[in-house]
Amino acid sequence: MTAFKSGFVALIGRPNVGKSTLLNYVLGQKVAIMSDKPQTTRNKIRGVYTTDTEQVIFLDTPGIHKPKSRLGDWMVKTAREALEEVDLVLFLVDADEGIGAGDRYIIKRLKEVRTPVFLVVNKIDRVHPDALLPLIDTYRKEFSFKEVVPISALHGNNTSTLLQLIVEELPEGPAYYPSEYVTDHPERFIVGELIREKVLHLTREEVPHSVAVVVEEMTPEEENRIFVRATILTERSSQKGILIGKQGSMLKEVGKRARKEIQRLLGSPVYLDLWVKVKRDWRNEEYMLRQLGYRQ
Ligand code: GDP
Ligand code: K
Ligand code: MG
Repeated sequence: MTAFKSGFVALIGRPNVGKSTLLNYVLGQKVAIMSDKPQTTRNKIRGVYTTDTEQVIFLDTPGIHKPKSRLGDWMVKTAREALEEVDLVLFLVDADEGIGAGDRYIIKRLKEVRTPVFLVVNKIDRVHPDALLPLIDTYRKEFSFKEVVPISALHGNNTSTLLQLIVEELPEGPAYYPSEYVTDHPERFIVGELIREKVLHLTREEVPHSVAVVVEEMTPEEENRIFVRATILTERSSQKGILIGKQGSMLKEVGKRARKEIQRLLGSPVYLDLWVKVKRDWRNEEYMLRQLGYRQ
């Protein structure tokens, strides 16, 4: 019998390359929300993949980018720390886009650490196979990758090969978490994230980035039902208006979509009591950031 292997793997890449999608696919459940908006993932999310022979702990990091607010500052710091703590870095890029300034910025950061790096070329379902090799060559000129793995995180193409290569890279080690453990985020946090995801999907422009969700109450009720009260915080009253919508139509739609997924997560019927409040400048307030889980 071979020894048990375990280790930590950081997912790094520009916003929207599919880091959260890959994590959710590998884990077979939604632990990170996904959308086509940058900065969808604000925290370091830990996802644990366990089999009889290995345990891989994935860190889905917020993107590395130049900080603009205090929240942005913290996100960059979190991402950099993650690079140094881990056994392996997966650098995800979009097969459908050329190498950009964002990718070069990340490569510069990767050169500062000694951790081995795999280049994971995602979204291959979107490109002709002929386009893949030139793109990979461009990346190979910039950095010496341990492996290059083309995948589609959305459809699961080649993800098992990727997993196999990851495990080969990991040292022998113990299981750090019990086998049934999938994520370090409490249900309450994921519930808030699922609501935020629906806001990201349904709104545009400045609204998505100015939104945070606080889950104030999760109370079991009769017939296995769970009462969830949550508040969507926004920075301006004009945004509050958009989020509520004509006769409450937007808030109703957000609630309807979020409730469906929260029910799936909790495995119980859910009554979702959703509110919108204006909390100016929450992104720069220490207290709020801590309350929302963006600070440890
Ligand atoms: P992140 O910001 O890197 O975490 O990216 P997300 O996981 O949130 O994904 C961003 C967008 O890309 C979402 O709309 C995903 O559905 C989409 N996406 C992710 N992986 C793939 C893929 O393999 N193929 C295609 N076509 N779309 C993908
Ligand atoms: K995203
Ligand atoms: Mg993400």
